[in-house]
Amino acid sequence: MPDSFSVLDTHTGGEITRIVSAADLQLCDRAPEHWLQQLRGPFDWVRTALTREPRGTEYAVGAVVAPPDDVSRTGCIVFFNNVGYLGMCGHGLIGVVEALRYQGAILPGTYQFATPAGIVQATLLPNHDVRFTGVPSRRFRQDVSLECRDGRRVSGDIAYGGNWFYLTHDTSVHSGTVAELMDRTQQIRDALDRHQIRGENGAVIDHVELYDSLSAATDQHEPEAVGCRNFVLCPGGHYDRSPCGTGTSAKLACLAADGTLQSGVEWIQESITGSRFVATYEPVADPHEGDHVRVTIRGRAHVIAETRQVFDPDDDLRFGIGASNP
Ligand code: PYC
Repeated sequence: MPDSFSVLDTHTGGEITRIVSAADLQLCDRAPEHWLQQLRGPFDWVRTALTREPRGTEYAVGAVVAPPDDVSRTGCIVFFNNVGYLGMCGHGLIGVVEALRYQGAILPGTYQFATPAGIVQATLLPNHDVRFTGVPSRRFRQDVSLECRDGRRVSGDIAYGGNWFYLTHDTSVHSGTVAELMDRTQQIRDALDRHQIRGENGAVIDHVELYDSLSAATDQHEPEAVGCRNFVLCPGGHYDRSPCGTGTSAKLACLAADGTLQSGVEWIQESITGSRFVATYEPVADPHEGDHVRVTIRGRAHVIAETRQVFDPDDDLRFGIGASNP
């Protein structure tokens, strides 16, 4: 176990990604499934240390990263949060690409990254925007109604965009306080669990997305903007400050299934923080994977800190409050 390692923090539309080099952890091969075994086992302390107090914060997503190699231009990323490991993370991918650019590890161009949810492609543009195409995304069920603890009935879709989402229309994304939106989404999350409503193959639906049309909030400066404002509850009980990349993919899968957005047409996904992603989709008919869409998202991240994290063996809280020792 290293007694210290470097961390680069970025934010994408307000959502932090804390980036750790796989080489610093001596994770040498480039297969996310092997990393997952190690990270869920003897290396889980990296996750708990970076996402719990006193050194971490529960609303950060972390990423263990091997940069693309020169020959295949393919890297490897495993994303994590305060409760476990993510299949994919869109804001995190944009953050990783910006971090690699900042470190001089990549130049503008197109790269692939292996993630637990599959291979994703990311392009670093000359102006430092990042455009990525996520994993196959699809709507799984439509109009699933739920009764919340406060008696409210909601109806929504279940969709996959690299993580599992329950998406429901809710105008309070324009006017609600964060506390109100947290309560609404947490009640939906509880109802999904209470009614044992799952994604494909019993997958837990651990993200809840409220949305309303962008036009309800936009003014005369951008009368043509097509898109929505969203609020996404993440698995560990915080909300995504960014517009959520995998949530954007899930949303476009639903729009494609409804026929309300044509392929190739730009869609703006806006977080309640005001940050935005621009997305398009292409339909794919695949006899093996089934019909799905491939969503391409453009966004921007910024490096905000470079730190060296020190693990003093005399510090009982070095792996985070409540974390067990490895
Ligand atoms: O951007 O996909 C995303 C994401 C998932 C959880 C937090 N952000």
